[in-house]
Amino acid sequence: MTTPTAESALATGDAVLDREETISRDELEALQLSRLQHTVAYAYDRVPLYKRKFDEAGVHPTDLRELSDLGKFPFTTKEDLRLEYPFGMFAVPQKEIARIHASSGTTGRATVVGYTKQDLADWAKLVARSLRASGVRPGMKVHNAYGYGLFTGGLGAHAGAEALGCTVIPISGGQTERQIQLIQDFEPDAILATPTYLLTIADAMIKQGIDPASTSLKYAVLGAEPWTEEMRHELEVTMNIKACDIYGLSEVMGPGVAGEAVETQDGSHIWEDHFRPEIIDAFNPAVGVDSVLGDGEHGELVFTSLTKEALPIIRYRTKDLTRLLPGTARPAHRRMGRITGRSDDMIILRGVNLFPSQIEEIALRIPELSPHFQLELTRPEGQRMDQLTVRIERRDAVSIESSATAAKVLQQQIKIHVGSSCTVDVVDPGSLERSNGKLRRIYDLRPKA
Ligand code: DLL
Repeated sequence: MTTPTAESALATGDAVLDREETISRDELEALQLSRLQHTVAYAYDRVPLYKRKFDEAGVHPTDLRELSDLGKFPFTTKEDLRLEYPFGMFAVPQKEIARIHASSGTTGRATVVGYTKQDLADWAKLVARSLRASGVRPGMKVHNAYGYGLFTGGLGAHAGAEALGCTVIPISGGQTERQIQLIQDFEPDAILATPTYLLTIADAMIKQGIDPASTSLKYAVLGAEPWTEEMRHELEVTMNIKACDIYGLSEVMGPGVAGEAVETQDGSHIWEDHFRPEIIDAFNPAVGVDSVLGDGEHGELVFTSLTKEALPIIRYRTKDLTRLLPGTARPAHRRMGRITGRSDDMIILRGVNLFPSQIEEIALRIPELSPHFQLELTRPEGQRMDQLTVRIERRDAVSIESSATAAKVLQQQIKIHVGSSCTVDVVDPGSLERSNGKLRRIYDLRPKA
């Protein structure tokens, strides 16, 4: 493993970095250990769920003597947060909670998270760090199209852009026509949105006769849903921008757990001065120091917070599938590979595992096909086999005949690269539902067991 020299890696032009961005790996790990020891003791003392879980597992905060000892501690899951609804996981009295966010909770209860004033300051600092890594600079105008409200995207990105010293335009998601008007009138330098919503905006511009490559936008910081290198290419070319990734989840903080550097565009750096990541076997998780997978190995990403006050989180299972890679632009902070998908979003089709991002990757290499697609799963009457239909829009100028050929190519490529047989249905441009934020790709119409 080669780590770039500090001089070459940290050549970020005019940006002034946080000290923690430039420290050595050794210094960072020493910081992690002391913060981790504090966090497990703090969680054990203040949150009954952690005391119960640690006691049941026969571990005590004093067992954490080196970083790898973290593997002995039990995992925390979304289900734990649901059972402790609404405030059972909070480690401080309610009057010290400065803000609450929550997940939408499509199944069952919402997951509620809280922040102290210090947590909000740390969060803003890390989002600012992520935006700066992605090319955004103080004084720039930032169009924030992440949804405002209980979702952490809007307010999280907003506070980070303000902390960086930007002029924030808090437009939120939706009302695409209005967004386009304001992009033209206010001339922002950067846009913050989900990748599929940026695609919606670009698409709507083209419909209005506006060239998306002609706007003032130079940078996009995109996250909250999986996206591929092919989608990056699509957006960068269509909009004449540099597009970088930002990652996060509400249970761990919100956006800004990790951010990508514009000079390398090689995956998001996890801000390891605030979060300790681990990779575990997603489908066979075990507790123990030996059950943690090594860097480079694929599995489920697990996080432990190192500085959070209101909601310390120990070994939270994200369900996000990825791997850890050595730091590059920020050498001490490991990167995460692109998220291939979530373990609970994986389609198992006749024994073959499949993620929407695989379809995105393949489809975008076929020039006649657009990035607008849906996956429909059915089980036809009287049959035991599941059926996958990929419904995808052809690009504007493409004829029906050439889209029929493209459909065959897509079907063959999916068979070759994924191993699944499917039906491909190429539909008219504009006929599939557009994203307003996190896009739903999978429509599972199979009868419930
Ligand atoms: O989506 C936080 C966020 C907002 C991140 C804005 C980035 C930008 P949740 O709603 O709790 O929080 O959803 C978290 O979204 O576990 C991943 O499955 C997915 N996700 C977030 N960022 C990325 C990304 C926000 N860059 C869940 N790439 C996570 C892939 C992402 N998936």
